[in-house]
Amino acid sequence: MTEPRTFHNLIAGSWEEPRSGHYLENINPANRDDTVGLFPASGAEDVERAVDAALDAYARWRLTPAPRRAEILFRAGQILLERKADFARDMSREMGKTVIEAGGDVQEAIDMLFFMAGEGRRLYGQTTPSELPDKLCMTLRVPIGVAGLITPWNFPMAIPSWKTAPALICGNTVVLKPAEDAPLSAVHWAQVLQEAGLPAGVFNLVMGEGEAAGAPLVRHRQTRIISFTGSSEVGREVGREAAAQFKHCNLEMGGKNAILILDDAPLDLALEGALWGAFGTSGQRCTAASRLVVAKGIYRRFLDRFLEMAQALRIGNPLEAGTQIGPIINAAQLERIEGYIQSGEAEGAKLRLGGRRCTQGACAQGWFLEPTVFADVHARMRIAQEEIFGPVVSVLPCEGLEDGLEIVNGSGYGLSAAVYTQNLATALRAQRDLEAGLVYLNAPTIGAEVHLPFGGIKQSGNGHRESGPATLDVYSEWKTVYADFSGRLQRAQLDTQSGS
Ligand code: UN1
Repeated sequence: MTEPRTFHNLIAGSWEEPRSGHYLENINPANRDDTVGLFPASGAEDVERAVDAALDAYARWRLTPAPRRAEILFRAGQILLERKADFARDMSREMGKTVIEAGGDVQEAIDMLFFMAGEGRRLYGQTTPSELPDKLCMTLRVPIGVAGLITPWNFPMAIPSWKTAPALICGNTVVLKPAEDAPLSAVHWAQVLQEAGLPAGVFNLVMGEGEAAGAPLVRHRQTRIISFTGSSEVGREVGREAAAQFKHCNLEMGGKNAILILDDAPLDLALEGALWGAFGTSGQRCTAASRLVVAKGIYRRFLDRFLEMAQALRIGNPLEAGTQIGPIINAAQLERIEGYIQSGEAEGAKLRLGGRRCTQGACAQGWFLEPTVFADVHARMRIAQEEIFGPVVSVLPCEGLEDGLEIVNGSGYGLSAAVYTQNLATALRAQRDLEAGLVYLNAPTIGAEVHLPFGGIKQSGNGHRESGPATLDVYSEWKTVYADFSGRLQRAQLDTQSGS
């Protein structure tokens, strides 16, 4: 066996060892014997150096014309396109999503780079008449400073791209702290940006654990933007710290997403959508469908066929073509999911499929869980309320539209929701009344596109959006410019009309 490769942080354009000299071993979740590499266990000192580098680079980057910044993003997109297959395999190996899903993850980063590069020639503001003569009024988007980005392992290249690309196009510089479970894709991301010609220090990568490396990034006085994707629990801490320092702060957090399947649903389509929504990426998406709320008229028919289809899913090595379900990210997460399965049984939900580890054949060396289906779940049970982040889905019966909406909305989260119906009026009512940032009609809860806003309400977000032009508000400030060319003092807001 060859020695695992050791990777380094990218600070001010150089690959550096962490100050601690310590590294974290990253293991393939589908095969414990396969070490992907050793990655820096960084701490506050590394963060300090990275933020210094970003601050230094900011002085020049903010003055680089946005269309020039865009050229670098375009180039990065092209390089990524050429390496997609290799990066997808490495991603699959480090975090376990199937190789075609990993290709989709890299593609999302490509799309985001191209989309945000286009913004380099837009970044539109407004011009508007002044209330006074010989005066021009306009608004400009201006950069903010250093952006601290903290990203999860489940979309290891897409989510860093959602945050990095808009941050850079707006003229900010970046320090990225990726999840310790999927650092290799972040290394690839950094390499691509470097190769595309991004000046040293504009993008810095500091790897390590949340407490050790993420927290100092959030606390640092010079990170004026914080963008975080992860659990609501950690998001609350991040938000608190950022608020105390009045930082721009974007939080993308959990979900307890539901698909509402009504009596008139196109059944085959709904079944396929529910299967993909629940078990795609082994349910390890913040947008995963973890509740299927099914109208009583089709409940039995739906459930029987759904169980049959879920049972037939091919679980195994995500690098092999044809595998539909890969492993769980790590042992701790697997145990956490098992805790939910026990809780579901204890609360009286009917475990109709799975619930056990898969330890045979291709699964022998990894952390695998069979696709798990609970039926006759009640809306107040923990498995119907808390985010599980695994291949576990709860099926809940409902009376119809009104009752269904109440169940779907009876969640502390509000990221994504879907409805299957053939009735236009029902679909339109549902899209109006579903409490979620993303609503899908006759499609599952996953599959957001990069040019539209992404994010949720309630405990899923803090009022900001990723993706689309909406995300520019996270990464820029508005500057309002009044240009008076009258050559005399014009006093606004003097009440000259009333003559007093
Ligand atoms: C996430 O799980 O954090 O819409 C994001 C989707 C993906 C993004 C999910 N494009 O499912």
